[in-house]
Amino acid sequence: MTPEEEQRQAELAEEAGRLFSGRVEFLLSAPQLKFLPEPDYPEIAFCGRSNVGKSSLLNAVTGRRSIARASVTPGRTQELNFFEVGDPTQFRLVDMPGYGFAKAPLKVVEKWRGLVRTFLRGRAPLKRTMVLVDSRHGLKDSDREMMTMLDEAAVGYRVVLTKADKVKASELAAVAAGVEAEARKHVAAFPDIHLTSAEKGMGIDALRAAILADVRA
Ligand SMILES: Nc1nc2c(ncn2[C@@H]2O[C@H](COP(=O)(O)OP(=O)(O)OP(=O)(O)O)[C@@H](O)[C@H]2O)c(=O)[nH]1
Ligand SMILES: [Mg+2]
Repeated sequence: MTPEEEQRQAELAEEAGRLFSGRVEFLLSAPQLKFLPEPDYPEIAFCGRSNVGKSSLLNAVTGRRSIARASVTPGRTQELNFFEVGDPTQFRLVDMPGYGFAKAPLKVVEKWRGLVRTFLRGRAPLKRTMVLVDSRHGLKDSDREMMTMLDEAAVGYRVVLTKADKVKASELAAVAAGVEAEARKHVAAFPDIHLTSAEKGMGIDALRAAILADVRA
């Protein structure tokens, strides 16, 4: 990074910190597309396999303990949940149901899948999608399928490794290198990935700054 870029990055991180420590409010929960809010503000969506830590990461980013409902039971988040950031509102975060394994009937899982895919493909104010991947597992076929769908829909996304506290540093570096190499082959993916732990606060400031940069992109 040039000194100018570094300066810009530091300013963005500071502004993001201020924004997220201010107003963050749950707006609504949409179980079907017809219940989506008006497309009035830029949106950033969190998607990923069931139990990867989407709701926990949203809580960490907003610095709220439980604004998004997290749970040990895969399949906790069943609707598209919208949160507003800023006073006045500057953008919205969207917590989504997981894909892949879920402790729910197949029919219900198919319904979520349809909801998530249709939203990601067609949502006009969607500025970026965060594709969350568990540090312990790396990319699974369901992640690859999601990434390819986003490539085809030309929806830009960042790959974010979660639960980094659960693996040893050496293992984390190896998984990150593999995931990054694969991300670079996807046209709509950012070439650099994020390493995070909602539990330990790792990578959260950088992710906040990235979200703000994406909102303004
Ligand atoms: N150690 C550790 N555990 C985490 C972290 N993030 C999430 N978890 C745990 O992982 C489990 C699932 O977290 P959620 O945030 O509910 O995951 P989700 O992706 O929203 O799950 P669904 O809504 O069911 O798709 C919970 O038991 C969390 O406490 C993390 O950074 N570190
Ligand atoms: Mg969830």
